[in-house]
Order: sequence, then structure tokens, then C-alpha cells
Amino acid sequence: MIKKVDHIGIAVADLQKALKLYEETLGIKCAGVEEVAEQKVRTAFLPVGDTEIELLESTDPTSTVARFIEKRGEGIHHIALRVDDIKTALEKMKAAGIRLLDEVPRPGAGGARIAFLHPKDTGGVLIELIERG
Ligand code: CMX
Repeated sequence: MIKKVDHIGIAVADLQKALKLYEETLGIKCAGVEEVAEQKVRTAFLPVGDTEIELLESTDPTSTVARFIEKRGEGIHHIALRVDDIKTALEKMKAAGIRLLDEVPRPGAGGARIAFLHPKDTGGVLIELIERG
């Protein structure tokens, strides 16, 4: 069911400052920045090999990313796993007793369809399932 690690989401307090580290110090080129209004975040995608790093900066103090940084500080926020059929994948997760944070997939950055699983049911890791068109 899982095709690959699509991306690793990292919560950052200041996107420009984080990009300086990733681009200038680590030498990873940013492929684009996009605002996901529904999630109240600005995201930067940095392809690395077969996967990507997604930097997430909150655009509103009430966003989930702002709350995450307030509680836990900056750092790895989620792991996104690519699936071919997100609807079937969600049905399987639900049948396995995992709480779905999104019963119905919603739009993510880059035109993808995404849904999150509750980290309390997945060993403390926030997992995003992602289907790309
Ligand atoms: N990874 C692991 N655990 C997490 C977590 C994360 N990213 N975010 C929260 N938690 C834990 C908290 O530490 C807390 O645990 P304790 O009860 O032991 O303290 C528990 O989950 C509940 O957290 P909370 O802060 O009380 O509750 P929230 O209201 O912040 O909800 C969650 C947490 C995961 C349900 C919520 O963040 C959510 O719905 N996330 C999915 C959407 C999302 O993250 N969007 C941003 C990225 C968008 C994008 O990539 O485009």
C-alpha cells in the first residue's frame, strides 16, 4: 500500500532563516514555496534524492503548526507516506482501529490529496497519507 516516503515535514519558526540553513549550509535547493491557506501554513519543498523535506511555517497563531512549536519546539512534525489510492488506504486504517484526523482526504500543497492519522494511534508519529495526481 505504501509506495515511498513522500516527504518529511519539519516545523520551523522562521521560514527564511530555515531556508538559509537548508540551502546555504546544507546545499539543498528549494523547489518552491506555497501557502496552504486551509492549514494556515507556508511550506517550502526541498527535494532530496527520491524524497523531499517540507519546511512548515505557521501563518496564524492558532494553526496546528504554531501550537506544535509552542508545546514541543521546532523539529520533525510529520512523515508523509505516498499511496496510490488514499480512499482505500483510509478505509484500511479505520478498520485497523486508527483514528482518522481526516475522514475525507483534503487538498494539500502541489495539488495532492492528503489525510492525517492520529499520532496517539501511530506510536507518537503524526503520519500523513498522500496521493498525488
Ligand atoms: N507529532 C506527534 N505528536 C503530536 C503532534 C505531532 N506533530 N502534534 C501533537 N501531538 C501530540 C501532542 O503532544 C499531544 O500529546 P499529549 O496529550 O501526550 O501531550 C497530543 O498529540 C494532542 O495534541 P494537542 O496539542 O493537545 O492537540 P492539537 O489540538 O494540537 O492536535 C493533532 C494534535 C495531531 C490532532 C493536530 O495537530 C492535527 O490535526 N494535525 C493534522 C493536521 C496538521 O498537522 N496540519 C499541518 C501540516 C499541513 C501540511 O503539511 O500541509
